[in-house]
Amino acid sequence: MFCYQCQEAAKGTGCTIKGVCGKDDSLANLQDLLIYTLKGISFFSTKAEAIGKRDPEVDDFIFVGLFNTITNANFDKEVFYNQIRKGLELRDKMKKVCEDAGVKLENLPDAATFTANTKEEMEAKSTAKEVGVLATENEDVRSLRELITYGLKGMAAYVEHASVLGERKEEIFNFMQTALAKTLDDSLSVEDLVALTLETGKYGVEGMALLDGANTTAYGNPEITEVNIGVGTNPGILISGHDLKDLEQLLEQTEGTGVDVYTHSEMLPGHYYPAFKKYKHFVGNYGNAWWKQKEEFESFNGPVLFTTNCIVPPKTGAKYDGRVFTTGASGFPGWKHIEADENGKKDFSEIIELAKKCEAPTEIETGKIIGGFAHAQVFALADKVVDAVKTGAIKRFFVMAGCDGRMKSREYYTEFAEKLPGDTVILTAGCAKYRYNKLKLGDIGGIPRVLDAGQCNDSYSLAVIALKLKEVFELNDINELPITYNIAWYEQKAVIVLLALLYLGVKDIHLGPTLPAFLSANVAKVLVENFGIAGIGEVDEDIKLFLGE
Ligand code: SF4
Ligand code: SF3
Repeated sequence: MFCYQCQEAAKGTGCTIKGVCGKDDSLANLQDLLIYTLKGISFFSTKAEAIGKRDPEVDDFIFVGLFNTITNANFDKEVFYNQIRKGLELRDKMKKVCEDAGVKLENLPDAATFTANTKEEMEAKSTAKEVGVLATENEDVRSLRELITYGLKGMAAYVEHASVLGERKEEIFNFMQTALAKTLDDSLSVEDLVALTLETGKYGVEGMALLDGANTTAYGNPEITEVNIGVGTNPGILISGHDLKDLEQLLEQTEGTGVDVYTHSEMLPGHYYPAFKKYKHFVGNYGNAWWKQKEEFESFNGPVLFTTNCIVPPKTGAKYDGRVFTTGASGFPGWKHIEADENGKKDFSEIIELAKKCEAPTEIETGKIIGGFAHAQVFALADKVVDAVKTGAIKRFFVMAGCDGRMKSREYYTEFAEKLPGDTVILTAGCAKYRYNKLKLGDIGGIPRVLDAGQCNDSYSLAVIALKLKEVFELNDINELPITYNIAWYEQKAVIVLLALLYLGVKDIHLGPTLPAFLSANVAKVLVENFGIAGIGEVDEDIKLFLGE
């Protein structure tokens, strides 16, 4: 195996024996083979699309397959055998569509022609040199191909969530397939791939806008909300991940059963949506970011439902092991996976019945956290915010969106938030917020100093807010605003958020706690020279630098 797609890549260069995330060698290789298969499908589907013969089945298969391979989403090898098998059938179907239409097919790459019918053949092929990341020998081309592929994985997650809510956009699907096919094309230069990287950011913005529209149309605009972090006396179900449709179905099905619902990690922003406020048994948020799940699932005492990443493989004998369920793109061997029926309905009755037999959660903290500052809510407060900037009550905003993770070096973000002067405001989204959302940072004239827009995809809201401020202050360039971007990344959704910000013209983004292992020296140089991308340093010096002192 060779994997360097996330921030925790071993030694900051790549996992080669076993993933720090818990993914083993053969699972990593199968995930690579699935991506390779998706590229093969895209080779034909883009040609079919060019002659007006697109197939929505391909769109779904591509975004689900990409999503399956995101860090910490799916550890179940059976899922990958099945996906590869189905993918090869779909690839050959698309090939036939092209042949029947008389499309000239020449110079077929191996991804478009290989066969693997049995699990053994898939495993053998998955270790072949041409399949994995290292198949591309030129380090810069490899770096850009992977940067694009990881951006597509993040984009795939967002369009999948939008799609379950009935919002789809063919242009985005076409781009995803075109970009995948281009990663097979040896005739593209480094310059071409840099352009394709920026185009990925463009479609990242579209994907996030699509999901924003889907979520807010279905559930209303997030609004200021105090979320309870204590517990009640009923047994509960803990729901994690990003899929709001799953949350909706779980709330509907648990109503009146005597079982409460709590959010974990990235599902916290579910509380901000008006549509879910009517559920009295939607009690609060339990715990912190994904990487604390081993302790928190134990003390929660009830069943857990994963709707997406981030899963941490449990220790052998973990008490909660028998009460975790997965759905959607997530999966783990031995944990029951709940599928949707043809109408998208999911039956959570088994989880509810199990919850009834469990004890209520053990309280690990009490109090409230505040959030719900997505674009509509911030616009509603715009006068107040603009006044505070004009009077100097707010000197600077810090966008600290992104992910959380295990590394000790992430304590930087807590310290950074604590040490920021009282006339600054943090704009956040994603699970990065757990590093500082329980600190008592106060408010500025009633505006909380940490404004949480929501999930990582709601970073879109932060961009919309920045563009609005640019308009209000009549500036020519988004970079003239008093906003500093100090972003924490972990997995590939943060990659698409970063590419989206670059596409929107945001400069001087600081990225930490470490720069991606998949950036070659030359690609990093392009990002530094053209976009001012930088890492992080020591808290005190960084704050001085950002405040221009
Ligand atoms: Fe390593 Fe991250 Fe890849 Fe897991 S996803 S194998 S931790 S680089
Ligand atoms: Fe978090 Fe996994 Fe990235 Fe959605 S849940 S931000 S890490």
